[in-house]
Order: sequence, then structure tokens, then C-alpha cells
Amino acid sequence: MEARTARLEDIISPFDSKIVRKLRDMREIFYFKDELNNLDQNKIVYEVYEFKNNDLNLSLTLLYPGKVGNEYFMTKGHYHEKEVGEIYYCIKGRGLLVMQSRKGEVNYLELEKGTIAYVPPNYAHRVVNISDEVLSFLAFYTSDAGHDYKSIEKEGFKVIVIEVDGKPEVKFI
Ligand code: S6P
Ligand code: ZN
Repeated sequence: MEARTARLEDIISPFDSKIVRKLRDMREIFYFKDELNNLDQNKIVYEVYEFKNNDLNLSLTLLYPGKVGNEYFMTKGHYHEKEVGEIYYCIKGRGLLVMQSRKGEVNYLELEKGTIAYVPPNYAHRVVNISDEVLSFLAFYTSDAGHDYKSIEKEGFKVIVIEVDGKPEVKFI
């Protein structure tokens, strides 16, 4: 087993994988489809850098500011395939961590610089950037956690986070 280090500066260095999600990859995710069609589909919504190890992974997500209609930029959201939770640590920016259980219970937590948040097992989780700067956060999770995007895509989140009179609001849809 390899023991090694990485550093967190602007990004994790070295990183083992990088994912870039653009508006074109999130057509099923955003609520306001007409507004989405009018935007540049190559616009980057977020980037994820992973530091992968034997049993524990760390990721850094840079979630850019922006909106589709009045819905804020956000991550796709997923369940873990295994019954494992995850810890998030917010480095900078302001966001909401939206969680939804398999029974449909919705919970959300505010993220700001320094917030540590726990995502329990069997909760789909998504992060929403409610500010006009980059929201960056770390996630610590077991490497066998797995990402189930399909279930939550099918069920959908029961809430959207939108800007109303310049302020974020969580609305049931
Ligand atoms: C992994 C952890 C994060 C997300 C990342 C992007 O378990 O929750 O690294 O993967 O924030 O979100 P998503 O929903 O596209 O995977
Ligand atoms: Zn996760």
C-alpha cells in the first residue's frame, strides 16, 4: 500500500482524476429548460479534483457562480452506492448542501468558509452555490462509496434553490 501526500493550493496537487461538468452535461438537472437552452452550453458549472487512495478518497469541488433562470449553479447530486456517509469541509464561498433521503425527507445546511458538514448514508446530496464567487469544498469518503446518479435523476430532488429578490430561497416543486 502506498503512503503519500498531496497539497491543497488552488487545486489538489497531485490529483488522480479530474471531472469537468458543463451546462451541456446538466440538461436534465436544471429546472428552467428554456433558460438553459439560451445559455452557452460550454460554460463550466463545476470541476472536481480527486486524490484517490486505497480505502479513502478526498475530492475538491470548485463550483462556479451562476444561474439558469433564477436557479443557482449546483452539482448534479448523487446517492452513494454503499451505505456510507461523507464529510464536507467548505474552504470558501457560500452554499447550501441539500440532502434527500430515499424516503423523500429533505434537509439542508448552510456552507461557508470553515463549515464541516456530515452527509448520512442513504441521503442524496447536492451543493448549490448561492453567492457570486467560487464555492470550494473538500469531501472525504470511502473509495468504495460509489456514485449512484440514476436513482436521484429518476426521483428528482423535491426542492430547487432559486434567487428571489436577491436572496436564496428553497422551494418545494
Ligand atoms: C463524492 C462527493 C463529491 C461530489 C462532487 C460533485 O462522494 O460527494 O466529490 O462528487 O462535489 O458532485 P456530483 O454530484 O456531480 O458527484
Ligand atoms: Zn458523495
